[in-house]
Amino acid sequence: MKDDFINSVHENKNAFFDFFVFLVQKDKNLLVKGDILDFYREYSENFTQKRENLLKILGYIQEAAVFDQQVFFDVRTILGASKFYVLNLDGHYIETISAKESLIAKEKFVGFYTSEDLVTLNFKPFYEKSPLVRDRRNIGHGVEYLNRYLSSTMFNDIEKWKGVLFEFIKLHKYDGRQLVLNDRISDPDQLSELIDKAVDYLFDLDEEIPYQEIKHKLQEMGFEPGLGGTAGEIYKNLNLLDNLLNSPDHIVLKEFISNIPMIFNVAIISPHGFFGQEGVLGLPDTGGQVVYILDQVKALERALVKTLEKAGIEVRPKIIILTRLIPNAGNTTCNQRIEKVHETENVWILRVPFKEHNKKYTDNWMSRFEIWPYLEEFAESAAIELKAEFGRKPDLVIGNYSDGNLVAYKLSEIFGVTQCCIAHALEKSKYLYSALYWKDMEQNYHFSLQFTADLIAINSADFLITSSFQEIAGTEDSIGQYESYRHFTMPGLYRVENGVNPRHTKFNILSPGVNRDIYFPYYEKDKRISGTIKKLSSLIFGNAKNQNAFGQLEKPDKIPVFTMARLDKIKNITGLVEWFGSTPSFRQKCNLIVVAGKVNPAFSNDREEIEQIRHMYQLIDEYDLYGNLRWLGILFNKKESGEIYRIIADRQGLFVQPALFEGFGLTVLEAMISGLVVFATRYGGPLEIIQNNKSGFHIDPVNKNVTTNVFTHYLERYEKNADIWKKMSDGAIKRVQERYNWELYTDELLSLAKIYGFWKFSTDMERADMEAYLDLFYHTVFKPRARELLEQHNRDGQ
Ligand code: UDP
Ligand code: LCN
Repeated sequence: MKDDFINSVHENKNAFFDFFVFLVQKDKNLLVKGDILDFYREYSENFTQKRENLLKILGYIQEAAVFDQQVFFDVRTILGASKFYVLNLDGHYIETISAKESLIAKEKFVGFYTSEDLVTLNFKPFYEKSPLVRDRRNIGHGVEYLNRYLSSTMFNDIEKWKGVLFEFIKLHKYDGRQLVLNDRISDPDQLSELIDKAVDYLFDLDEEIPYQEIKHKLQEMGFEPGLGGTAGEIYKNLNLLDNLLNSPDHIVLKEFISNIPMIFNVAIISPHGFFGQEGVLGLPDTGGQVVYILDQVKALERALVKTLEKAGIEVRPKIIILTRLIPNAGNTTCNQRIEKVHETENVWILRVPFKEHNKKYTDNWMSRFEIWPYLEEFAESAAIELKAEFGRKPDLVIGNYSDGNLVAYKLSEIFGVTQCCIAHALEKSKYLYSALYWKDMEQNYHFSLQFTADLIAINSADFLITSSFQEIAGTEDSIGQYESYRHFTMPGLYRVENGVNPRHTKFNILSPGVNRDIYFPYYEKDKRISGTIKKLSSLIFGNAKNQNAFGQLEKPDKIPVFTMARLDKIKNITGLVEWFGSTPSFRQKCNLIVVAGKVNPAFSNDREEIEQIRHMYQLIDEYDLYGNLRWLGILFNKKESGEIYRIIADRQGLFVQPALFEGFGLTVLEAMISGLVVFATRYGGPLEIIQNNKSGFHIDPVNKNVTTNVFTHYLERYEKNADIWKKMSDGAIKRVQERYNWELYTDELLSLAKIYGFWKFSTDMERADMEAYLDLFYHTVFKPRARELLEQHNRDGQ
């Protein structure tokens, strides 16, 4: 078989081998792409002529492991897929190896190789009947691809197709009430005849006549509510149905299915952190996911009301956000069982407690890394409570983050409904070698449970929503968050030969928006409240006394550089402080304003937050930042935090998002729409949100020089001509206005839920086999480990 990589190596064989002879003499034996390229730079210093071909080939290598004279490497010449090779320097040859051989080599490398027979997972056979996206440009547009593919196979046998479609339409009921078609229509041919009759009847009517006035006539013909709220709508949908029956096409299919009333009640699952509406953002494990869901549900309710009205159904939709009830919830409302979501008609937060095992854990906030043993019982009690609150089962279950997705897997199994998976941030790609060195990280992070939960939830989900492309399949330089689940090993536990394929049609990119009532451009003065502006300006620039503030701005007129995040290690706020402290040219011109965590470690019970608070103080001291930095450990409400961005923008300030890795990055959107010039990490979502040098800048938080150059270059331009700030600020506002919109998101989300639901019903995509496999995996790997963790908690809680 043709192998472009091997061919390129052969064409440049001497240079390639020569480089590796150089590399194996180095001390580093486990390398990622950046390391290899660094070594290439060192290696090529001896050459006057650059070896461009060699550089290109090396650029495809994602990871390498050196064993004496052998080098194993993963190569990624196309996005979303890797191949594996071994290079033998003694024998002077390179050959392809299987994923399994490569994983075994890595196990041996870390000294945890147990046996070739280690449990090996392979999900590929379960997807044999579903298509894979071929063109990389279609990755993340799964629904369109699936529709086209399945339609073309289904439409070949038109009689079978009619039967499937007919059975599906007949299914719909609400509270025992038949929708769309009734028993008078008994087969697809009769349906066609009656559509003709109804269309004739409707053609002569005024389009605006409400359904109620023609209801009886339509019922006599066999049509029930759900086809439209007016004569015109019903006419349109019956014509679509007629087309679908007789000359089907995938575009009509999407349109018709999207119009059918299938979703009335939605359960949104988000167990960890403090899920509340006020006074929670910035608390440990409580950030963007809460913001995302609270904005999402508001738009989703509007979309549901609109689609049900359009379909002529008088049902009030209900959305429930399911989270954990925390008995000792501090100043939050997280100890209340039920809470209405503001500015909605029928959206609720339902809190279900974890079953009490030991009060130290189950009565208090618990880190998202510790939550695993409690989720199964949580799902079981939540199923009962959800059913009671909805008065029926939900039609759609949406999981959020690894824990929520595992519960969504359980609930969709219990209720037999469509499961949607939203990761927000997969921990796996945040930490280097998090799977390979899982044992070293287990005590703090319990990744053996989290990655197992992820594999189960991702594979069981009917569809997945991601906020960006890179989340699925990465970039030319780095592998995607989901892609990282394709081949990996957790030595001693299991290896995964084929876990998740980014080219699967389950993946859909649907980026979130920002709440435009809270985050809007600084120049929209009439929407801003002067009292809030005054209060916050005095707190930040007037150094107003506050027990939760630290540091004073001696020269408040310097350029304000703002950052805001949970004080989590990965957010790298301390990295930013260190960089700022150690870059005198920057400190001369700018002040740093940090909203993060708490200023007193005694107020925190999160291990990582406490560590970071202490580190902040060390850095402030080491670099003597007392007069140059203002640190606010305050939980601002949304209106206030929205205003902070604008106050900084009024002063032509900057926003920095320095995370070592960021799943998506809502603060980046918020800062951009407020009009700040944003400098954000190139690792994760911000790389895609910001168009470099047009709507902000990419920085490299692990490479101080790169970051310093980006800032220096900007400041030089700004000093020459301050218009650069306005240009970038306008670019940022425009980008968010054009690209990130909750209305588009929710219309599409509903359409996706219906279409995946339709295909699930009408095709046999090996679900039963997959479910049995997942169940086995859950009971043999996840559960025993969860039980072990519970025992650890019980010992610790005594
Ligand atoms: N946030 C806040 N106060 C804080 C820290 C964060 O209000 O002290 C908000 C911030 O405005 C944003 C969200 O929390 O809406 C953080 O979302 P992002 O996606 O940036 O990061 P996450 O915390 O989800 O990793
Ligand atoms: C969690 C994260 O870590 C962020 O990167 C996302 O923006 C947020 O969730 C919302 O999806």
